[in-house]
Amino acid sequence: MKIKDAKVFVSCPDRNFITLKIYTDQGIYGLGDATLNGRELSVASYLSDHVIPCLIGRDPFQTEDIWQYLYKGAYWRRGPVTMTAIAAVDMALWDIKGKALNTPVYNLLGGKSRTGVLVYGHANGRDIAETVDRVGEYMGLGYKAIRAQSGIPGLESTYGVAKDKLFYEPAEKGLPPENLWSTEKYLLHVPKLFETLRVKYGEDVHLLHDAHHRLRPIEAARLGKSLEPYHLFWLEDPVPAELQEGFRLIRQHTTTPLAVGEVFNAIWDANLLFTEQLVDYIRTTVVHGGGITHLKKMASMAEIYHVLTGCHGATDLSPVAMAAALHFDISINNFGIQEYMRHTDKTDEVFPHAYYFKDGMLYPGDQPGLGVDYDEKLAEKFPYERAYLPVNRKLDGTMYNW
Ligand code: CS2
Ligand code: MG
Repeated sequence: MKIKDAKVFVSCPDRNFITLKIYTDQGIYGLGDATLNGRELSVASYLSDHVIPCLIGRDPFQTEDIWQYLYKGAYWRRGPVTMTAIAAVDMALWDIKGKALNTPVYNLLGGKSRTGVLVYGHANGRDIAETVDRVGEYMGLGYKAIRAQSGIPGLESTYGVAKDKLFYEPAEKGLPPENLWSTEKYLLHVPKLFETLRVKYGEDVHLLHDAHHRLRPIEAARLGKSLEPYHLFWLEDPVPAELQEGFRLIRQHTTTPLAVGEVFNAIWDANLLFTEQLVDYIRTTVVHGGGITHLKKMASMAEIYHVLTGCHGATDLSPVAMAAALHFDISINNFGIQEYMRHTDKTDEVFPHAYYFKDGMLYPGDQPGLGVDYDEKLAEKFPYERAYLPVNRKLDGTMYNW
């Protein structure tokens, strides 16, 4: 079997997605997600202009060699654009391999290690009362794990508070919206949210929170400590993680479990976090972390240091990435949890898929390959519209982390 051609599709069924389709000379094709929220066209060009010409004629079964060729062969290594492009090729090749062998990809990754994949949903509200109600609604939908994010008194907007009940899409058309931020207001507010949630719903439901890179280590230590009575499943992205050593200070002060890595794209972004056991969950996922081939290596290293996976699963990762993540999740031993921000109906129509939600779990289905497709005709109705993630400034105007 040889790779005959490959094509990059850009569409916007309620949000922008970049989808790679690799065709073989035996009529089998594979799909890969190449979506990088706010920088989508960079990856589209990286694939079309630089990667695809090098794929033609290769054996699609050679997932390892093609990964190494695209990684080492670029000379300029790592980074979100490069690793998202490599990830899309890798996902598509695994999809082809599964289809050619007539088996779901999880069977090529060690088989099922569990019956289903525990997921967490996103409850959020403008204030504590609304967020508490939303958490109750998610429990009613069967979720066993729920992330809670609420508006902060005195701040116009903040991360994670959606305009819609079920869907959260942070990217906006036009130029980047500017948010304002106060760490002090945030640190005073969040413990009250989780105290209210525990009083209302008790200890049975897993509660998660995303600080979204907005604290310095000592502030994250303070927040982790103040949340200890509420037994969070995890506190996510407490600090920007370029400085892996920064987590040492947080670790010294709190037992609240820490999760990081949705913006990581290679194992070297986390090697110190693993070897010094500075985090409990690694969030890197297939589409930004070099695909299934590289993510399996990250998970294997994490396993040695008691670190579990908690893959990113926001709406700006397409159903192709979600499908690939579920085959990864259900097969590895050190699986922790999978984020599941539901896509809209329009997105799901463009990306018909076998995976399904039931009682707080996702199931990948047992179609050969990844079990997802792409409706090219329908996708054409939704042309790309440039959109940006917001930027964030402190109240005095200082540029900060969104
Ligand atoms: C968030 C994301 O899902 C999460 O944990 O951090 O919503 C993130 O903000 C978006 O994926 C960015 O595009
Ligand atoms: Mg996050």
